[in-house]
Amino acid sequence: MTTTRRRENHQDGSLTAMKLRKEKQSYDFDATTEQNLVDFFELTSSIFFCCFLFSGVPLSTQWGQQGYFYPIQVAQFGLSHYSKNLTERPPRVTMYEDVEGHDLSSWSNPSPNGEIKIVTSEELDSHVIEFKTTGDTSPSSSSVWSHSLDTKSDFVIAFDLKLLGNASITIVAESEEQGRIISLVYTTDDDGFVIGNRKVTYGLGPVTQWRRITRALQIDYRKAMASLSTLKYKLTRKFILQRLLRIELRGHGFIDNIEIGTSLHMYHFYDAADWLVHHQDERGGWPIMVERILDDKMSLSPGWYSSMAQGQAMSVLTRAYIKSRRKKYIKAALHAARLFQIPSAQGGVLARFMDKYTWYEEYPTSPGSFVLNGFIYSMIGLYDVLSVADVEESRESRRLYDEGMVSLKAMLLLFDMGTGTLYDLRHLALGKAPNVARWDYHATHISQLQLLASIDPDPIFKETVARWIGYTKGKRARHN
Ligand SMILES: [Ca+2]
Repeated sequence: MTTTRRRENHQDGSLTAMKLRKEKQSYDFDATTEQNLVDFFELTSSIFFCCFLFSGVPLSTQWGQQGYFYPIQVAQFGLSHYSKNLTERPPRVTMYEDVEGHDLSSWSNPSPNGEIKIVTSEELDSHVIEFKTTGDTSPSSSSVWSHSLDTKSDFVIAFDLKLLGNASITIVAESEEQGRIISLVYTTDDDGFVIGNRKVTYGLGPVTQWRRITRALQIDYRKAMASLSTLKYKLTRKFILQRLLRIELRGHGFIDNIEIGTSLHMYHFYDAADWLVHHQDERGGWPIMVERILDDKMSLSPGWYSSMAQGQAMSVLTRAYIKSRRKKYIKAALHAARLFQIPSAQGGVLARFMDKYTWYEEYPTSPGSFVLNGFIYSMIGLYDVLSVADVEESRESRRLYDEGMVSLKAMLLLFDMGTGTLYDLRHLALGKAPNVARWDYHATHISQLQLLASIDPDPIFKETVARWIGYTKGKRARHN
């Protein structure tokens, strides 16, 4: 990633390096035991610019005014929640309704014409609520089934939902500004949101099949309010929900397993994994639909693939497979490796350095740009797949990984400047000054090498990382 980061949340590179030194992180990298990459992704994911959560995954606006889904961001969103689930205290989760007690007395409707009953869903293999109201589905309609929530500390809600025709789910809450009552309304409209008088309406897209909906309510509220308001308004308001009051159901549909927690990271994680499964194309890739210009002579038209997106998606999908044992995830992860065999000029991500060394391009430009951090992310994705998938099925991933390792060991020191590191090798093709890595990228290089050192015994990783950490403390390579 180059220029994209400039508009993102800037990390202080030296702080990151300090964090690395202080914690002396050790990366016991073993995809099958899952305790890996944790701090690693904690560290890297925070540099991603998080926007709105519509389809359960973040929508990006960093390279274009209209939002779009950027696969690297979706994958990092998933990995970040996966890491948090491993590192944070287990969330406190309260089940508000699963109807297994066969009691609907906590639900009320002031209008006499609504219906609510318990039915069996074969698909969920569970008892679920079927609800029906008579009025319209706007949050002002008094024909509504409601259930008290009453929590002041937990603001992530999840439920299983299936809707027939128009319907809406509303969370009524108190905001911090003088106890104002606001409504967060989730409807069957297309993805997007509308802000009205004390209410925010989010479109969930179609919910005609059972879907697990997970919403971080504080984020939904804050992002919507912040996007609407003027800067001055934003600075003077905090936009914090203080208390949840109730959930309201309107229209006709089914609901089950209404849970509220401090955090529900694994649900967010599966949102990302499922997004990746559903949006993978026939080439096994997640095309990026915005133009990228690295240089006058190096640009990519919309529809390009990135080895980093492929690799990080593979890391998400292998973890989803380990956790769920669902074949669709590992199938998608294996399929994702296919683009690594296709040269950049033919729409893949494969480049060759000096006609000799295989390289998987974060930006598959012609001529090649050879971005180091993107290449290592793609190697980690391959490593995850070959650690988890069946030996026979992952034979190609193994070959790609082995070839990539030969390149990495041969080329790693090309990025070493004696005082810091290079971000890429574009200068060789362009005949320009080298593209020096900012300190936050240098810190990323360091954490990536630490990870590699834990999975490959070659001393080049251990020795290089020690030197590169030295650069962050002002050490320099010896000069003559
Ligand atoms: Ca149930």
